[in-house]
Amino acid sequence: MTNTPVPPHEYARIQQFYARQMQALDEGRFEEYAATFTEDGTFQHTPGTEPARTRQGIVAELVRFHERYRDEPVQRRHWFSQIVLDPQPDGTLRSTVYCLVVRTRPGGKPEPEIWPSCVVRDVLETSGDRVLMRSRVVDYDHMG
Ligand code: SDN
Repeated sequence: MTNTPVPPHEYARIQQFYARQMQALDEGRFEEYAATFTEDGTFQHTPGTEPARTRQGIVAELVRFHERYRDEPVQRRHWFSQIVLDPQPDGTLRSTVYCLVVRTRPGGKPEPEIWPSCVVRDVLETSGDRVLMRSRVVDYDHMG
């Protein structure tokens, strides 16, 4: 495990990046979510599935994925915590994040369901003014 510290302002920048990114996902703004990836970025949201590739492919996959909930809408809130950032020799940041997916059915019971519990593994490219995701792999705790 590397212990190279990330400066506080850089850590805060990543926190803000994640907040905007995941609010876009949770509000169904899939193009905005996909725009947080590099043009050739990859995204695997469920273990064992084929990763989506490119921003266009990520949007298509999210549209496809959410189609199944068209008749029984579910409001998801992806709660990130325990963000660990490890700078890599090639200048990218390896980011390991806990995620709980909180699900509420609009008009349904007030208490949400909380599943899956995930570990999110990202590779981030940072430049002077932008943060972009080169890749994201989401692992679910219950799938071992
Ligand atoms: O983008 C993510 C996701 C995500 O997109 C997920 C999706 O469905 C679409 C970042 C970090 C974590 C996740 C987790 C999930 C969970 C997955 C299963 C579901 O929500 O039904």
